[in-house]
Amino acid sequence: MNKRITLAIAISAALCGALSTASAAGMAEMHKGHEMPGHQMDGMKMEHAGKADDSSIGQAGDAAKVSRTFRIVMGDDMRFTPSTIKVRQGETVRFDIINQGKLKHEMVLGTPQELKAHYAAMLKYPDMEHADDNQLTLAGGKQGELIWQFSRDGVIDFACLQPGHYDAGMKGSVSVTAAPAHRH
Ligand SMILES: [Cu+2]
Repeated sequence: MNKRITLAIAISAALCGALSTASAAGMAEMHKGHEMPGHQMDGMKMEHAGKADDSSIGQAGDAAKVSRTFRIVMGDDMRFTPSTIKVRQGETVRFDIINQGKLKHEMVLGTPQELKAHYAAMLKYPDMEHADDNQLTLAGGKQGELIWQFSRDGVIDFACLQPGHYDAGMKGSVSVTAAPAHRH
């Protein structure tokens, strides 16, 4: 009998503890909810700024070192044409990007993880504007360029992160072949 009462008290104490923890967490969550938009936007801007010189995908290229130019067409069919590009490690290329559609499209270079995270942010804040060396957003009918140096070998993705476009398959990849070993 005594044992049972003790147990009941212990349980209610535990429950009570759990509840107050939960409500404290709930309040923190609410508080966070109020503050999040501004903070998160700042955080994302900083994140964007960091991506431009992310060495895992390369870096902004020097126009004087461009060895080749690739013409990339973006369309309302949610495709990049071509969607696969081959470059050599260390090469600096110019992308002449043409938006032949009526919708806004963009070409953003990144790792798959970066592109996915960025796309999720774009779904939340569709009006979010961004301009960085690794990306170019174009209104319908517009044309522009990106100059990029691919400093590492491997596959680097690119995508249009306008809401719905990435899901519709508006993506492509650049395969970067390793620089041949130096021979004498
Ligand atoms: Cu698009």
